[in-house]
Amino acid sequence: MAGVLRLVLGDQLSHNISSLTDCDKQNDVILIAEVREEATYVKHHKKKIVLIFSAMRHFAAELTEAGYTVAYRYYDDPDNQGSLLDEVKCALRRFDCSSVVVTFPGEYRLLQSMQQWQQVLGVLVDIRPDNRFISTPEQFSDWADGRKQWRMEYFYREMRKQTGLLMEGSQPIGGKWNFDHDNRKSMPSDIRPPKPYTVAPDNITQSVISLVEDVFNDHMGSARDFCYAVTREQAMEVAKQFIKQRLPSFGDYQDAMREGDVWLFHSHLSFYLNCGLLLPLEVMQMAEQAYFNNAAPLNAVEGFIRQILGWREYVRGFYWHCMPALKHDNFFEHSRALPDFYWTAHTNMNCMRQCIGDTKKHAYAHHIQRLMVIGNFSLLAGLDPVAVNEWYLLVYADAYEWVEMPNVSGMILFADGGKLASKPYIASGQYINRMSDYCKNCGYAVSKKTGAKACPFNYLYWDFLIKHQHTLSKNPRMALIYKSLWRMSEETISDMQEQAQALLSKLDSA
Ligand code: FAD
Ligand code: DLZ
Ligand code: SF4
Repeated sequence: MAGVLRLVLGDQLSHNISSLTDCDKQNDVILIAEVREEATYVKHHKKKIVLIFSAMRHFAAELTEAGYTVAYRYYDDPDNQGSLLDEVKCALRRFDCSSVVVTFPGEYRLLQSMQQWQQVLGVLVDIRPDNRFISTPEQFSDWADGRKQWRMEYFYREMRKQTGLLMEGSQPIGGKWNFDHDNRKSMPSDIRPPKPYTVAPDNITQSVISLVEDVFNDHMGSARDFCYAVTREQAMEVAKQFIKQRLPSFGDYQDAMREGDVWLFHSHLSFYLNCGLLLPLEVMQMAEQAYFNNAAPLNAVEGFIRQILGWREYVRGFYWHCMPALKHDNFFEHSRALPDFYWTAHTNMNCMRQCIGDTKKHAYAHHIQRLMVIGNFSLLAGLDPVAVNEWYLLVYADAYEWVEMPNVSGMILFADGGKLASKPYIASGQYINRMSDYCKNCGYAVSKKTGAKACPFNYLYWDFLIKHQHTLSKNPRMALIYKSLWRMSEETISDMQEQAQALLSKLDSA
């Protein structure tokens, strides 16, 4: 009997994924393929490619061990076809399969391509819902349609009710849905976060590292010091270590930044949640259990669960609801090219040097570094949303378009005109100084708005508000900021505008 060809993508490495649920060990073939098209449609960071290829190879070995027939295609196989479609075509012929089953992909471009496959291949192609998420794209669209504002907080409450996480009947545990008020402390210098979990590369990972250093040598970063988890078992160790060592302080120091420590009290689970080694529901249940066991306080546990049940689910729904228009959204009509220092980290702004440096080194930066430093600069400097999206998609090892684009076009760039965020996430250097120790080691003075030593975030911030006063001053959430702006002297305002213009012209001519 001709079996079914089951394609598993590099970010679908979950044993209970919908494409494998009814897999027949006798007749079906599971195809997992390293292909040029996926590895190079943007120049992914070397560590991201190592993570995905090594996790794919380990996952294939686990499936084989469990008795499945796996067709694994290595990047350097001489007859590697270079694209998922061509690999599927080849495998259908080779194994004489009668249909294809695949789980809904994480990117619009791939879905569009897959929707043509049935016609191109001449066999049934069953694209199944991704059962790893708590909500479906349709559910988000139903929720969003007819609402004037799509605030994450309200979607999150629906998700809490649906899952029963941190609920007492129909009410939130602790009497409140959100404990953010207790979070976001700056971090005292004597607090020492635990060391991150690391794994020494085994033979499989070592051979991927060599491949990546060889074939993708012009991609960002280095693969040589790769030490992330690449199996479900290892990823589960990362999760357990987080729950035990970091979760109790997660809420308190969620927004803190410290020079030389990118990991702090964050979970570092996005790498594994997004490629399927861990499931969102299981890690949220682990956190909830820590609260029930009095091992972590409610503000930390609720804060962590909100990131996954709220933000993660919300941005996925938002992505599918807003694509393909989201890709071209450009509310402020910004068009500036990325400065060179986005690639080199060579800049006198210490906050940008640290955050881009961390990104280059680890293919990771935590949320506030992505949002309030690099994202903040990207918006204040008027960078082109297409270029910024491409950068974020390639530099982070957890980046797939479904999660990257809403965060970039919606959260940091306000390119969607305010569908995701009620106001632009912008801030002057004062915020960065309050939440980090970066300003201490910076050549600029965070207290200064004008003059040679003035912090660029200060004058860019006020210049941005002046430039966009006609649209933004009408926003009630911006009223106080505009009040402070109009209290400044004309001289200060024009000096800041001049300095901003000089810096932006310098970026243009570099
Ligand atoms: P933690 O701080 O420990 O948070 C726990 C989990 O919550 C994360 O693992 C993640 O799954 C989820 N989460 C938290 N915030 C968000 C969010 N805003 N959107 C979706 N999930 C969230 N996250 C990605 O997974 N991939 C991306 O490509 C990505 N790009 C981003 C780009 C920008 C401009 C910004 C501002 C944020 C982006 N995020 C992205 C969200 C967030 O920064 C990362 O999820 C987080 O830094 C991952 O580190 P962590 O696992 O230690 O997170
Ligand atoms: C990110 C990535 C990379 C680098 N390489 C592959 C690959 O060779 N084969 C594969 O199946 N998937 C890869 N991926 C993940 C895909 O790009 C991902 O499935 C889509 O972007 C949809 O989220
Ligand atoms: Fe960044 Fe300004 Fe602080 Fe320097 S002074 S680290 S540029 S915020």
